[in-house]
Amino acid sequence: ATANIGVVGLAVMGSNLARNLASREGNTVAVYNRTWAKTETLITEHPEAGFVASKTIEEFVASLEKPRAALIMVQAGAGTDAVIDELSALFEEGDIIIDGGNALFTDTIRREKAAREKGLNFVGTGISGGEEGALNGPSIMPGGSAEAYEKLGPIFASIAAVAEGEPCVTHVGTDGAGHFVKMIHNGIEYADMQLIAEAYDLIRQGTGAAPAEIADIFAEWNKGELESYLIEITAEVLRQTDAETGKPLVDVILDQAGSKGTGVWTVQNALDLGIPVSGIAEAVFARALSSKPAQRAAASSLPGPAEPWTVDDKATFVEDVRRALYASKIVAYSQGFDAIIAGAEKYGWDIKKGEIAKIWRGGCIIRAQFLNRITDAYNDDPELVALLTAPYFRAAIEGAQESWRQVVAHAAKAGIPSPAFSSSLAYYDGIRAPRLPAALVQGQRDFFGAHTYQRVDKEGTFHTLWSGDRTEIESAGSSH
Ligand code: NBP
Repeated sequence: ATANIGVVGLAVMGSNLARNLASREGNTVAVYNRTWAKTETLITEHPEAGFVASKTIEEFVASLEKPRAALIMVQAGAGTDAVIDELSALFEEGDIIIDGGNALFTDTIRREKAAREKGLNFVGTGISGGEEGALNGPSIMPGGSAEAYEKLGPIFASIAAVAEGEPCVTHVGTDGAGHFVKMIHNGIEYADMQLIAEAYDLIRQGTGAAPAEIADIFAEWNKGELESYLIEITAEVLRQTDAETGKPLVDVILDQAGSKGTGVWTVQNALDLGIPVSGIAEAVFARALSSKPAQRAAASSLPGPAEPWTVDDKATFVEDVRRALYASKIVAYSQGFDAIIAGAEKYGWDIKKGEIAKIWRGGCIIRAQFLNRITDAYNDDPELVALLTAPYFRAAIEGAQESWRQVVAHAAKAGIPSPAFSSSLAYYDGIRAPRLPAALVQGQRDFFGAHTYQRVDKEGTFHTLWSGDRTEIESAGSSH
């Protein structure tokens, strides 16, 4: 046995993580892939890494020092289960199986339990940053036991991205906590991308600016409070010219956005948890809407607004859009953290919200300066009930809300779809409203289903005899 860590699955993510691990002082990395060709390519192209390569899983396991630690980077789902089964049959008590794929956190909870019953450690970990992050430093979100993290923490820290001198890794919580937080990260990423796309669309349609000019606007925004990887790459994409046609690349890319499922998982789980992640949900639905060519073609002749829309003061409008983007982004993150709080409560995880914001500052897709403000907010008040009520965010929204309203109103009048902007504003107005029409909904529910209601002026549960004399009775399900 010669390797202190192994990697199973040498596609894009696995091979880059293996190279990242091998480049760190003190690591010897064992590698294995179901199909030998991938292993052969990796060791041939990267002799400097000093990989210990195996053709069989048995050889691979034998090449690992005890307690063994193997990082699985294969296709999530059945592939992961197959590799876990193979490793579990050969691993011994105290060995650690790490799943760095995009597993659904409930699968991770199940796998951790099964491994624990066999005396093995199972660490499901979120890894964000794509190919580049895997090679040069991802954001790492490990779950699993505290004991396993003792061994893995230093290894993870050595390969993670570094933000303001700190490695982007923290022990998120037990069993599926890491994959849960990675799922929410991806959900927030969906919302962030959709908001940026809506900002681009509004500016383009509102001012007639060309993509390259809008690239300059985004590059400028990237110097301020919106500074983030996604704003930065948006400028790059908008500046790109298609070599074949000479047109802006964004104009020749088919406007149907796909998704790999983690955004959908975020929304599905938020629905189960009863948490309104409307910004994320609208982003997922916007991609779904875009990918319905038959329906879009059929609907394309439906009428839009009668009056053409023009923006009088372009500079003011662009600044309004910037503020609307920032306010909507605060809502999306606030909702994402609400889901983390609810998930932690339901699954029994002790998740430090401020630490999560910290490890997202580097390596991952949503890395942004703004995350420091989230860490500050949770450090100042760990029990903060809603992120958007923290003093910094409250002030930011206060400064942005008039612009936000203008932009959403403009978009509605002009017939420009801005589902994430407008749903974020609706969420903001809903959550801050002293009184909601939910009272009427309760009345309706009581009318057709005798679902009962509570009153603002006294304790108890009540029902109106709608099909009788319409007097109110105190319900048997009374809370007295
Ligand atoms: P893929 O998700 O494309 O998976 C390909 C790998 O899975 C190959 O090594 C393949 O082996 C192996 N594999 C499969 Br498929 N079925 C297997 C089985 N039954 N037994 C053993 N191995 C099996 O690779 P990837 O894009 O590198 O992603 C790896 C993981 O990382 C995924 O869970 C992904 O969701 C996650 N992730 C990806 C990114 C990203 O940006 N791509 C970012 C973060 C996380 P073979 O060579 O023999 O076919």
